[in-house]
Amino acid sequence: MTQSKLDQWRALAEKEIKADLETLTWHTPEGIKVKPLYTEEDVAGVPHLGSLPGFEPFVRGPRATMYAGRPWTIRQYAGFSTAEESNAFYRKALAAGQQGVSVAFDLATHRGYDSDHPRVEGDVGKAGVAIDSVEDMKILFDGIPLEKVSVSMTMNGAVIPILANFIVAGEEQGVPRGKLSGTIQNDILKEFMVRNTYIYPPEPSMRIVADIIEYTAREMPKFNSISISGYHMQEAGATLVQELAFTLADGREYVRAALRKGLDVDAFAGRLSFFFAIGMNFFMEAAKLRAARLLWSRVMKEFNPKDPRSMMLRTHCQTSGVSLQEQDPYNNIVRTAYEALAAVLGGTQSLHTNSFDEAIALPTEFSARIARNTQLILQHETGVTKVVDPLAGSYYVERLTHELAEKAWALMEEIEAMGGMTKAVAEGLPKRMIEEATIRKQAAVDRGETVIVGVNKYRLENEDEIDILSIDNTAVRNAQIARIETVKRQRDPKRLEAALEALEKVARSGEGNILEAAVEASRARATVGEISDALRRAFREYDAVPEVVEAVYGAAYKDEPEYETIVSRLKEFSSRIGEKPKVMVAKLGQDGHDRGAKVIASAFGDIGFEVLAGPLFQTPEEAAEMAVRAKVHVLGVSSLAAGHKTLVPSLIEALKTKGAENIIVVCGGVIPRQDRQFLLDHGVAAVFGPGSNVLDTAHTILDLLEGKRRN
Ligand code: 2CP
Repeated sequence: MTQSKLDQWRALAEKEIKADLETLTWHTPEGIKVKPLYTEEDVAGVPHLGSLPGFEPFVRGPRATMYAGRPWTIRQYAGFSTAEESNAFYRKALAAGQQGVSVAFDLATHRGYDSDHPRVEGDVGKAGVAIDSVEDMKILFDGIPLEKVSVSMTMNGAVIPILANFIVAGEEQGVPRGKLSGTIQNDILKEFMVRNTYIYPPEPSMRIVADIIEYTAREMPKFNSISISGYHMQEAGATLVQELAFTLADGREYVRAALRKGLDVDAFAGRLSFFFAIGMNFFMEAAKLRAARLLWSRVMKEFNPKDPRSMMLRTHCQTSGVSLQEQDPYNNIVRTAYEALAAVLGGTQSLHTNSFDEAIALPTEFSARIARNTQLILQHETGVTKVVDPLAGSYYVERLTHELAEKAWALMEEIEAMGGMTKAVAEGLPKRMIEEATIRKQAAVDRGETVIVGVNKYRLENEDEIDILSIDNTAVRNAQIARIETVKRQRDPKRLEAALEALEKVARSGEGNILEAAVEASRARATVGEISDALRRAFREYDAVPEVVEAVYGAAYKDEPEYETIVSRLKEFSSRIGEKPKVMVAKLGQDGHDRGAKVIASAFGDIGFEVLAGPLFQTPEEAAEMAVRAKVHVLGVSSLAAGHKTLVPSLIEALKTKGAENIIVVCGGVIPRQDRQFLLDHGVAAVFGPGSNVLDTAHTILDLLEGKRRN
């Protein structure tokens, strides 16, 4: 295109909008300037153009024919309550068109506790299925042929007992481990950054990852040893550049850990897989997957592989959970469909589409059907599978692919300069960057700069209630406890003891393979908790100290009147009572989703409250004790894993026992409308659901402190 033609367009465009063209430039959170027009000038010199699918650098896809040869796998992530219930759900879903299984475990299992452990009272069977031993695992896959259906398991903390149980369940179903296909998440670095279902400190955790890569490379050639995940980073608020850079930097770290075990790169690299989130920035998300493949082949070249498969990035994607809204929830069906299309245009290998009610509760059979059908319709009715990488050649998408790749690479270089991702994680850099990004995003939503239909614009006056799935946590827990007792009664104690001792020895000595030793313990019917305890004895537990980011939320508001109003109202109140009101933000049970808690703690600190961030995984008793000692005025519980109906009443009881009824208890997070009255009846003063505006929340808390509001 000649310059004069472009100049003519610019002139015409500015005449049309009666303003400088710069006003139409969109500054994305990634720091990318998206212009209103892209032309061939924007792709001049972009090096990846002209490549083909199935060939390095794989921008256009890891397979030559992509979906024309075989569509992506429809793999819905699910699991709840008991193994029996989840098994019935999987079987029905597979009969209705789902193509692979993806298991969600409950948080007790994630953190390596059996269902009878006192710390997990509110967590059993809630946000996933409860698995305590191989007996549960066998029920989970009963009637599902493990030599045919590939199974993905989202497990990181208790990855050793879970993978061991899966291997033994296969064995006892008549499927040798060499024939098992599937994926284990096994990505611990991002747990320390965002997801928080770690158990052991980083160093032994990295050994576990490497041992699993070693074992699966040797024994399970069809099994993907890891699912290196950016998903949770985006969920926690990361920009797409951060998601790309940190995920690929994690991948590089795992490759190094495996090489340190003496493995040949081609023996395992082809079985590393990835997992990304797909949010609402449509073209940028598709470009992100293309950029991810480009960068991964660049990373892997450093290790001199001979097999091209070692350089291919294959990925699962999930539509974005944080993009789902509680308000006007049917809009979520539309959001998910657009996100699914972006994932497919970006060339994902496997996809989970969220159910529209997931911002509120676990999916019902109805909402799960719509989510699955969103993919089936995409595969069968739209024609998108017929052509490989249909966005290739788009000036905009190619430019975005290039810019994302370059920006992510620069961030990866920064991490390299720090000594790699394990060091960067230990120093808290990625976590801090993600937290700052999420606080900025929240401020943009609160200020209405980022529009969310039905939330901060076009909000309905009256919202209809929707049916939600509620789990009777006590019944599940009792059923699990009964089965644990049976397993313990029927096993051979000598065999068990020997297996657990051997496992602990392998862990302590650094010699041998931890997974191999755990498989024997699983055969001997050691429970998930017992295997985890053996490793706890060898490795100890990891304790994170919560940090609160300062001056990011407030800075986004600068001197705006609505922000000034709450700040001066709080100042005035503080001088009246002679101190800043003290708010503790608590996370109870095994729920490690702390994005909301972090945002509130940080924003409230900027507004002028004195904020105390409680550590993760407190029991109600521990949180009450901490609140009383610190003499807080308000105790805010952030609940995202459905434990609130058990844990919050216990917390209020604990406060009463300590004579601290005066502490105002409020709740926020994923709390269905149906549960609000229950919480208010149990003494909660206010409930803030998803989509709550932070400044409104602060005003309500001040109302409560001033005694103006009583629910
Ligand atoms: C694929 N194949 C083909 C073609 N495409 N063959 C011929 N022509 C083609 N065009 C072959 C592949 O090589 C493979 O065989 C087989 O078909 C399956 O294809 P795939 O692409 O490997 O798909 P997949 O088996 O579904 O595996 C996809 C992934 C895997 C991404 C590699 O790791 C996976 O399924 N991940 C899912 C992770 C997951 O469910 N995560 C849930 C997160 P071979 O294998 O023989 O080569 S839960 C999230 C929540 C939020 C949480 O974390 O908390």
